[in-house]
Amino acid sequence: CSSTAQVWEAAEEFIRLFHREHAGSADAGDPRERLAAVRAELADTGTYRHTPEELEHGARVAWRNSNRCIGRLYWNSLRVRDRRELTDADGIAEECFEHLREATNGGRVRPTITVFAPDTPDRPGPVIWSEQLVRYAGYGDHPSITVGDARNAELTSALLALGWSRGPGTPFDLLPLVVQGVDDKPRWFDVPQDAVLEVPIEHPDGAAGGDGWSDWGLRWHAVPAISNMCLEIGGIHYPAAPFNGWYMGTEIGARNLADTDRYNLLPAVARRMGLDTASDRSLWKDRALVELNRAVLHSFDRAKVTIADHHTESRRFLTHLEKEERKGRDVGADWSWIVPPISGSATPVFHRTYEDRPSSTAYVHHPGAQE
Ligand code: HEM
Ligand code: NRG
Repeated sequence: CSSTAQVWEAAEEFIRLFHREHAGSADAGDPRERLAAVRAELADTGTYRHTPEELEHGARVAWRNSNRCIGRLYWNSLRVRDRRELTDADGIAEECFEHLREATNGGRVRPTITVFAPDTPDRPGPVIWSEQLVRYAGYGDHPSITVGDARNAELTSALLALGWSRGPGTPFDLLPLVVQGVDDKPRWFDVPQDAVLEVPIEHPDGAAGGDGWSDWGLRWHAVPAISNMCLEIGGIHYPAAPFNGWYMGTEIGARNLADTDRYNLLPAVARRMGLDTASDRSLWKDRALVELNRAVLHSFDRAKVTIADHHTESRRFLTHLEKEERKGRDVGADWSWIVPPISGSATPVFHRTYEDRPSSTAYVHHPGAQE
């Protein structure tokens, strides 16, 4: 909870930025009038309401300020769905599913955010407990014996405790979405099949066993939509504000399917490739990683679903840095998140340093949430 003085400080900074960046447009000019109105509303109610234009720009600037994100070149074209009137779990779940449909767009993924009701001085806003709108179940507590995605084992247990009667038990069972509306307990909602596009993962030349892995049943969802971060704009907190862009292949091929505490597929890939897994020096893990990542990119391309490779996205990020510099804006970044998890030194983002500076308009993790 922030005091009115803290909200005012952040509000003033944001309103000035909004007016500076919209100078010359019909939306904004001299900020004095708007600042006086915000000040009065704050004194009166302890909070203030963003105009639709402020909300749109704030959500975009928060993306621009995301130090961990390599995908920021297109920050100014984020689609913003203003659903601030919604506080109840049913309405929010319904709009999350519509978000998925619009963002998926038949495979031509569109960066999109849906903003639900903010926190107010009288009550916290709604919260989405699911880390992303689309998650696969993880049955079992220990990564090595879990069926599915061990990252979601806790969410899966919570859902079972809420009365969800588990999925069919495949490694890729879709989990319901968990939403807690204002003045309500958490509730779960099955994600409609038509809202989720999934891509079967196959290898382009069957390097691993000649079968292209199609018998394996690997898949991943098309759209990464983070739903458990709080959007903070000018001192106002929007705890439920799911957003998405498109995937970078390494997120799936080098982490989700490969990490030992996720799907842990490198040993199985290496066996299919006939590699010597007894010795680290055969570089079997490295070779398996490359083929898994080729398979991910190939499969998304074949399914005509937007995906970036890490070389292209790294170059775009450097273009972003140049563009922002020309505008006179400093870009913060966190090297350890920006550099891709494979072939880091073969990408240009590796060969420089960044400043990891905080911003007051940003996406932030809820206290206690998984990072
Ligand atoms: C993190 C890529 C769009 C906000 C990341 C990461 C990647 C990435 C690779 C690191 C993820 C990880 O290691 O787990 C992209 C690409 C996009 C995109 C390719 C395509 C357009 C967006 C959008 C937003 C956003 C639209 C917000 C409006 C963030 C944030 C993080 C992040 C807040 C840090 C997440 C955390 O702390 O867990 N992005 N991103 N990104 N991105 Fe983006
Ligand atoms: N690594 C996570 C997703 C994190 C955000 N990545 C994006 N965001 N591409 C995963 O699901 O693999 N985005 O908004 O596009």
